[in-house]
Amino acid sequence: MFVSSERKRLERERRSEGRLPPGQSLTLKWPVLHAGAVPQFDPDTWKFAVFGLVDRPFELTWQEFQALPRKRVQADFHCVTTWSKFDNVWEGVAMRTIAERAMPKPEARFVIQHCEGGYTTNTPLADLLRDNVLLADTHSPEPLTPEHGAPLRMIVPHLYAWKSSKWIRGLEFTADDRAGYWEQRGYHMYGDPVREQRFR
Ligand SMILES: Nc1nc2c(c(=O)[nH]1)N[C@H]1C(S)=C(S)[C@@H](COP(=O)(O)O)O[C@H]1N2
Ligand SMILES: [Mo]
Repeated sequence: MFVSSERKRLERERRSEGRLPPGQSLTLKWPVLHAGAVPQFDPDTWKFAVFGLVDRPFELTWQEFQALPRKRVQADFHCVTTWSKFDNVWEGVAMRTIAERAMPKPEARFVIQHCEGGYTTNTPLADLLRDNVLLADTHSPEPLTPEHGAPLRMIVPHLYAWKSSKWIRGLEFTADDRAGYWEQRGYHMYGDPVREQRFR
């Protein structure tokens, strides 16, 4: 009873601030949503690969990834199934840090996120270079749990959450936009929650 009225109060507040996208409702919980099984993380064999249309493709071990400069981002999270979770504090490595090291070629305009288990999703490169796009290993104050993407997930706050890959293992820079897992099944190629770009 208390929780439900508190939820509604917060939802009205976010709506009045213009932060609740159309068709979304506020959740105080953190639902777990994905296709397939939660993968096992082995820090000794884990690698992160950056490849495709870049001047300097590279791979990082988990230890090397941990040594990169860290960043903290506070952001909202909107799932296409209509829940929105507000004011998450994520910590990890800025996507921009990865891109600067890889040096994308001029013709690289899109990025495919590749995950453990075969999940993929596509995004314009320019969107991933925004200030608050993060490769996150922490949902502050706790490290990510396996079901929420440990050891590492992408966070793209301004797009629907299916663009925020869990268990990410690689980034492929491409010239053309290639549909990922959900995009091949009818989800929008871009996925802006403000414009309700759920399906195409
Ligand atoms: N690898 C992978 N990442 C994924 C998904 C998935 O199925 N596989 N589902 C996406 C979807 S649809 C959502 S809503 C969010 C959910 O993240 P959460 O389970 O941490 O809430 O993860 C996204 N990332
Ligand atoms: Mo989702």
